[in-house]
Amino acid sequence: MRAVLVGVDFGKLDFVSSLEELALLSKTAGAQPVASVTGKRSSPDAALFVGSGKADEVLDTINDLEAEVAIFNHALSPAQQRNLERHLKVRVVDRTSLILDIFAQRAQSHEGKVQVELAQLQHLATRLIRGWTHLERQKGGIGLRGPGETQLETDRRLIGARVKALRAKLDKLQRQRNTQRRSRERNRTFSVSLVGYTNAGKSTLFNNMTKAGVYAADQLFATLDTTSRRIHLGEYGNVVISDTVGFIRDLPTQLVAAFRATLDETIHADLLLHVVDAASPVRDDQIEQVNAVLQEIGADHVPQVLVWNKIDVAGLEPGIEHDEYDKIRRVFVSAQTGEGIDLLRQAIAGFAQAGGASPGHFPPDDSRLSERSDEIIP
Ligand SMILES: Nc1nc2c(ncn2[C@@H]2O[C@H](COP(=O)(O)OP(=O)(O)OP(=O)(O)O)[C@@H](O)[C@H]2O)c(=O)[nH]1
Ligand SMILES: [Mg+2]
Repeated sequence: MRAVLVGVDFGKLDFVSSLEELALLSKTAGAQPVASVTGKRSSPDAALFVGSGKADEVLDTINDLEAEVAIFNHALSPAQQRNLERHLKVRVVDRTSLILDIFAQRAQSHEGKVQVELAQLQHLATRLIRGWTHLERQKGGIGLRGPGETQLETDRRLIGARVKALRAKLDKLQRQRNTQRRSRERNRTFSVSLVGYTNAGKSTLFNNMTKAGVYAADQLFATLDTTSRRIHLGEYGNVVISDTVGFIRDLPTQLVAAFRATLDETIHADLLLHVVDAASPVRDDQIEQVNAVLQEIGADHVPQVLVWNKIDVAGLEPGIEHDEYDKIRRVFVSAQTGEGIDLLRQAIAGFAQAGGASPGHFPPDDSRLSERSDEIIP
């Protein structure tokens, strides 16, 4: 599906990289970006988000290149989306819907699917009021009238009921997770969670350290589900390490809320390994974005080590950097070549020792954790 990308520069530093990211997101969702239209504004236009002149430019581009969809690099209000669809006569997708769409395509586990559906329905519910009839009417002409008020009310009621059912399902899954985690906490196994911007190399690092073989790829949001494994750190003993979904700037709030269960592993970890793509020109910006999401989910109090990954591309040497209090601040590694991983393992063991968790001796009743390090902990 040919897509025209639209981005408005509000004077933020990350404008260019965020637009490049939109192109990647669009491709990941299955669209083919054929052009981008950009403009500068101090604030969004209430009716069309972009000004009417810019909207005409978008329309011309769509017509010239025979595009079928316009993808906006922003969150649009329901009214703006409706007005834009009227004006442009194609489907208008905003950044939130785009990310939701990718998550919907990617979700593998039962829990992941439930979480994504919940987020999508909540997003849809705010948009239902307007009805979806304006496009059909333009295409179909006379006689194709939209659903009346009663139909809308039915739809809303159905969505409400489905949302309730999904929430109940998630609650149940979350309770199961809590039980598992509490049993782990009782055994005081030190737990480490990988966090970071999408595509930073979390899953590759996880695979390197666990030999687990989870899916890692040069894609945004390759991972949606949390996978935990036990690893053995020499003299210290065992710790549990978890790989999870990556973050992105302006992560839709509905998604963060819906993924709370998945992210619980992160919130309750003893140590966060914040994986950074050291070869990215916007790595500092990405670090900030990740910290913002960590704050939003309430994980900003968890001790954090920055893992500067991809040093093979960035041209850096493996190493450990300490702060003025001799605390480990950064570890430089390549998850791909394995350089620096031994230092990272040392760093984790050091934190675990200082954190006071007992080196995991797993009691026989902990059936989730097998003796083998490559066993999945659900
Ligand atoms: N050159 C190099 N490439 C790496 C390194 N670590 C990861 N990659 C590549 O970076 C891409 C993303 O890796 P992933 O491990 O899937 O990244 P992720 O952080 O899990 O990404 P999401 O799950 O999508 O959030 C893949 O193509 C990896 O091969 C590294 O140290 N060096
Ligand atoms: Mg991953």
